[in-house]
Amino acid sequence: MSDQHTQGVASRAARLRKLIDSPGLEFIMEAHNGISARIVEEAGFQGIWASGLALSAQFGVRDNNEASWTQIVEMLEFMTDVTSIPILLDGDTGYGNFNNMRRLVRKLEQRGVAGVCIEDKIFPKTNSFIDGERQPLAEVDEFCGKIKAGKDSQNDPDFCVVARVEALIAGWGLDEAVRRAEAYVEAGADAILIHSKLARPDQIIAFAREWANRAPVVIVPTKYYSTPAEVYRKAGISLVIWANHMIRASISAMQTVAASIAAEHSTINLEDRIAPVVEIFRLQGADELQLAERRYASAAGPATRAVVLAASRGKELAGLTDNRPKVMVPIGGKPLLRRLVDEFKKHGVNDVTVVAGYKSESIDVQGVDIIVNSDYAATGELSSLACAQSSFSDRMVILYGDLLFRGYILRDLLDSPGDIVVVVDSSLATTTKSGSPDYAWCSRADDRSLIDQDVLLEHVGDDTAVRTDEPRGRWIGMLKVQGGGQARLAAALSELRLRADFGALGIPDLLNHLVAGGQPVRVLYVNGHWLDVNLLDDIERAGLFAAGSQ
Ligand code: SPV
Ligand code: MG
Repeated sequence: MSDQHTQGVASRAARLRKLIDSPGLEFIMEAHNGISARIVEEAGFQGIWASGLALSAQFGVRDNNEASWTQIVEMLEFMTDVTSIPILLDGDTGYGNFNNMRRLVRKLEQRGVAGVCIEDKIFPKTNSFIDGERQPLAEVDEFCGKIKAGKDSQNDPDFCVVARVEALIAGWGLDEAVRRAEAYVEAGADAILIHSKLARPDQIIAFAREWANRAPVVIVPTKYYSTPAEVYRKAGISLVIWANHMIRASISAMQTVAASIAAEHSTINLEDRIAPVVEIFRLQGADELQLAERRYASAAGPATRAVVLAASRGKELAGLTDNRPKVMVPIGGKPLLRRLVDEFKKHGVNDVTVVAGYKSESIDVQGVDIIVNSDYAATGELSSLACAQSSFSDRMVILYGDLLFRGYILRDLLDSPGDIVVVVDSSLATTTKSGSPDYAWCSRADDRSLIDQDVLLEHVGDDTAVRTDEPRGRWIGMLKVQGGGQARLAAALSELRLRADFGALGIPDLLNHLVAGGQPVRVLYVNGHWLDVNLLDDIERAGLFAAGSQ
């Protein structure tokens, strides 16, 4: 995103100035690279604090000017490129004397940075929370010269120079802090950042009272975090900086994940709790590149469509489905169908067709196409599937709307080879699933030591009379069709339509018809990690399952 003055949009510097000058209390959040900056903007913040501590930490070095100022400016360019909100750089001491400050301001403006905060310490500085008593302060005159040099170098009149007073950090009193703030504003500073390392806000409140808003006051409540924001509002503070919370959040998350994977030699219990790869793509703006590719390069492959069979009421769920179909029953506060759609989106399946029936009007999930099987009461799954035939695509996943599953099952299905692939749970013996089981007889049992198993479906259904041998697992209610599979599926549907009992047929009948006609139907084995919602008892189980999959 560029920082040009586009019609009606104020420059970033003007927006930072407005945040600082506005009479209300405003908040900005730390970011330390492109992706964290983007996340901060998405969260709704109106500005970013490019923290020296966080920037140095993400490089893995100390907050002692070990990273060079050009390395900082380079990172800022990544941050401005992917955001549109103003960035205030924590410019430490200005990385040198007045001359370094002049060059810094020019470079920051060139990169779309809205302002810089400099502190009255000596280069190279030390973080304010380390050994504060030994932190020498700059001479007031020298620091004022630096402020003047910065202000005289800016091209955009809105570019902000915030002067940070470290007197309280260095063990000086309120009088010294006010004396310095006064001089810095006189030299041209647009605001004063008053810093304190106490666990209570007493110092900054005393400063604000004494200061009486001679210029806007900015604070960093890292140490006195338990103070309610109302206290700052009452004290007349202009801007609060949450100075390090993105880097701290990422450190905790990375430590947990690294320790877990190191211990378990598997990611299976983590996958659904960490951002999926598609979320990275989204934050990187991969969609835009795909659009551009369509415009400028050769066309991309076919998109995957999901067809969700969701016509039934689920009358075993009693009162829960008086006014809505089973797919709209909330599980852990979110309707089943919403959960499904979210899972699809995570895996890049953005086209979703829902075949509704019972109380179809109550389906209010965004981002899906709804097709109604108006004869849902008298017909079965195959009739519902036939209703969606006009939306069939070259690559599609067909599934029951009452399914909950770990994300990797869908991912593995999408990645699996074969024109028609069904997901079969081989953990038959331990299954506690309700409803009538769709047992699966397959060419080979699940060999869990193999990743790519070449297994074909032989029969599916609950009719153990047809096959007297032990089934190899249970079809979970999900299949994928791609390549030539779509034409075979459509042909099988047309053939079955001729049968008088078509209205009573289910998806297993379709699969058995395909197998009988010689169509290879591949099996993707899984081992648990899914459930379907049929009975009231399932709701609680599903809630726990969903919570574990967050
Ligand atoms: C920073 O975020 O780098 C700051 C604030 O300067 S503090 O770490 O509190 O000094
Ligand atoms: Mg800093």
